[in-house]
Amino acid sequence: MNTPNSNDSGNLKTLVSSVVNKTAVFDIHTHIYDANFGKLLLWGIDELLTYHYLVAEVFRVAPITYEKFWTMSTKEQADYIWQKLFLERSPMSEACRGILTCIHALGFDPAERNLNKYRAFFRDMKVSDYIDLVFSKANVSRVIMTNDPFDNHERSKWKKSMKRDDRFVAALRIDKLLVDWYDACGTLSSWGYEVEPRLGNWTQREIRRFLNDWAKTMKPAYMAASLPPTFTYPEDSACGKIIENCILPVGKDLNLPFAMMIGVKKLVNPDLKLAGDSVGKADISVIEKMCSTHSENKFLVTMLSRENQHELCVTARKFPNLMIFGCWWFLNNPSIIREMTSERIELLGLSMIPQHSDARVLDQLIYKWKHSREVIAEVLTEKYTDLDKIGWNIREEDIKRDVEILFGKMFMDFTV
Ligand code: FIX
Ligand code: ZN
Repeated sequence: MNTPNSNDSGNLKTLVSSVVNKTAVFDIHTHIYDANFGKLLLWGIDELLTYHYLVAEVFRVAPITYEKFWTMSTKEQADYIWQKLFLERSPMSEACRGILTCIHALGFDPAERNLNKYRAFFRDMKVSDYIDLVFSKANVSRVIMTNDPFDNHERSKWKKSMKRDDRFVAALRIDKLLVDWYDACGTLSSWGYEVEPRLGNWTQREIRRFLNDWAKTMKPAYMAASLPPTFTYPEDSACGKIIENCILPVGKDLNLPFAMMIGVKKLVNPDLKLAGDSVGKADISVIEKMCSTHSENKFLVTMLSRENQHELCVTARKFPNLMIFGCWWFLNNPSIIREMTSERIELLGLSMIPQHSDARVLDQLIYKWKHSREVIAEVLTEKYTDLDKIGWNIREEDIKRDVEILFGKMFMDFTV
């Protein structure tokens, strides 16, 4: 039994890093898909370079019009981004650094700075082989997808009895119902659900039938929606009624958590397309009210504003049916991951889910988890050192058990 101690902090740091790196993670929120979903799964260097995080960054330094950029092919956009953000200036941002981490992890030499050489690696790669390679490099055991029944291409895939890859777990994503009910109403009606815009009792019943139908099809880990900073609850609106009378009753019946991702200001700059969303501070009382009035429902919550993080931790202390997760999007940067992970451990111990990748491109699992593991290991080392100093002799099996909790067991125990 390896029992490091704080006198030998180097030993403890090395041991914690080793355990964190060797513990496979269950990534509970991504936008990647198993190979059976075809073109929905993005992968390879050109998709990495045209990730919307980098699109936002290239427009800050490049004299190109939105119109010209959007008429380019993915390869042309990737070339342009590589030139502007990597060759004409050091790739310091987290999104740029991430690509170099992927290139390095895949065995290329970043110092060559040769994009076409990296491209050659992908030319003959089979997607199924690449999924195995990336999951291995990233040490990811399973991921949860983002599955939208209102996406025509995705829905067609679910309607076929396709073979599934059990490393890819479904999540039933229902933003459309909540933020665009009138359009969703027409679509549901065209699928044979007897719904009307005014959301009477029969319509609410039919929406519950829709949710049950897709829960049966997808076998999701949770139902999820991204919500604006202005989101309120309870509310006499289509969104408020659908949450209260459809999502939460179905969630309770099926023991399906409702995952709320709160704080996105959609398309503050529409010319940036996916890169055009921004952030706003939300009202934490929404979470308090929902968790207290629906104590038999389970809620997974992540919030986008840094200013919401401390109060979200405190709220999680009040409600055992609330599980907070991830350093989402504009928070997924080392300086903020460190701050959030520290305050979460200080307020919640290990009863939280420290990170998800939000990967949109398969390869991103490599960098998003490498970068996050580095910070999580640093924070854990600090906390173990604090315990060790007061005589709580930290053992290697303690560290292994704790990291397994953070990297998947907490989620599994919460959702079981
Ligand atoms: O709503 C979401 O799932 C967000 O994560 C995405 O819309 C966002 O574009 C993203 O990928 C952030 O990392
Ligand atoms: Zn996401």
